[in-house]
Amino acid sequence: MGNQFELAKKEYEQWGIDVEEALEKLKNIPISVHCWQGDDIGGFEVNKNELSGGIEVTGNYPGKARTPEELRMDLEKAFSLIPGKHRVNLHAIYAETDGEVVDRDKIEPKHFEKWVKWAKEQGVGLDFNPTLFSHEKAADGLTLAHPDPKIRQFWIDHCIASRKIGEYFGRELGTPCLTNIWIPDGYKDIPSDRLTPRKRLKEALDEIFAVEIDEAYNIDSVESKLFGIGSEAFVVGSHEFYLNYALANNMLCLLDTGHYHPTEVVSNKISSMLLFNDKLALHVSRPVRWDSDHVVTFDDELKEIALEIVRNDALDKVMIGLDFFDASINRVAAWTIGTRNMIKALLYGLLMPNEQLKELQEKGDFTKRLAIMEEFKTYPFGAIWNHYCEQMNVPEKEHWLEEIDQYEKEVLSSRK
Ligand code: RNT
Ligand code: ZN
Repeated sequence: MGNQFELAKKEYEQWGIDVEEALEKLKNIPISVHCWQGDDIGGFEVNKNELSGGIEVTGNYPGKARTPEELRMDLEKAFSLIPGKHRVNLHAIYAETDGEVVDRDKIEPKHFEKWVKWAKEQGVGLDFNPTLFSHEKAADGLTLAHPDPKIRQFWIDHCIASRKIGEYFGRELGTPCLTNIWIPDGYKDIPSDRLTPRKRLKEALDEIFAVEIDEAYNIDSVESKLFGIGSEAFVVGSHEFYLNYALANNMLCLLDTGHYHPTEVVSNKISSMLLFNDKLALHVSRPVRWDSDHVVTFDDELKEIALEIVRNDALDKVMIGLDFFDASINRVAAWTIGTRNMIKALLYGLLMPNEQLKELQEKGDFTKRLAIMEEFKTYPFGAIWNHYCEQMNVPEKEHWLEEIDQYEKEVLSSRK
């Protein structure tokens, strides 16, 4: 094994690529792992509602986490198979209220004390999201853009409460929390007025962000969408809406890879975004024919996203989060596969001769640019990846599956 790594390293070094330095960099890139893959976006509210908001989790693989303890335990298992130190992304519905009914506008930091205690033990940071779906006040498919001011106010209060929870996470854990707002608002059919709901959303956001929250602890982002189930014709918070809102209000725009037209890619947006924004956030997902949120694979677009982050020297500017949910396979494996792939893609990006390729493009030598890019696809990348896993004390290659099998037998299979 060691020998394979040494041989591979030499091949990269011939191009002046410092493999050890790449591995050091990789160790310091946190991926925000979304908790909701573990329980199909169920959450732990006392009066739990059906999943709504035009998103869909399909499959009925046994063993989903039923309690916060089980969810944390499953996350720990996944983290033991994923190299590096990462983050956990929570939604408001993962509050722990001790059996008490606490509506979303009333959630407080204390409802997340157990998550914070656990995050401290694990040495991971936390990110957050208000939950503007799976709730009776979201039943019309409208929240912050709802025509009823009372409903709007409820969701405004929920978002403000969420930012305060984000601030609490950041202060407690010593790493700022990214609090991301995504709303499902839209119409199934052709609207007769697009402006009024957008105006209402803008005003609602202004109220939410008027509340001062320490930026050292909480960073705000807004996530757009193209369409959802039941909002096929129109989504209030479109890409242009949030692109402009974020820029005008000095906050982060979050790009979800499933929220664009089928041939439109996030990799091509990153450089433009970075020219006008200090930071940006991602939800890396995998849309298959629609915003299906399949588990992230090591595909061309994932590699291209990673390459863009590396090439633009933006490892500390792009906050990488994941957003997929598949209930048709082992959920701990889903986390492991998707997160390992994200890390793997970043390593792939770090091991490309990016400087030389840039020069070739500047010189107009597109023959060599294409040729080198293609040849690098079969460089011995796998040997470096395996070495990284070994160095980080997680199973190499497919060996992590053995642990998943055991965990399924010993833990998941007893959950009914
Ligand atoms: C929905 C958005 C959003 C959600 C999560 C659960 O299309 O992508 O980010 O997936 O908040
Ligand atoms: Zn998303």
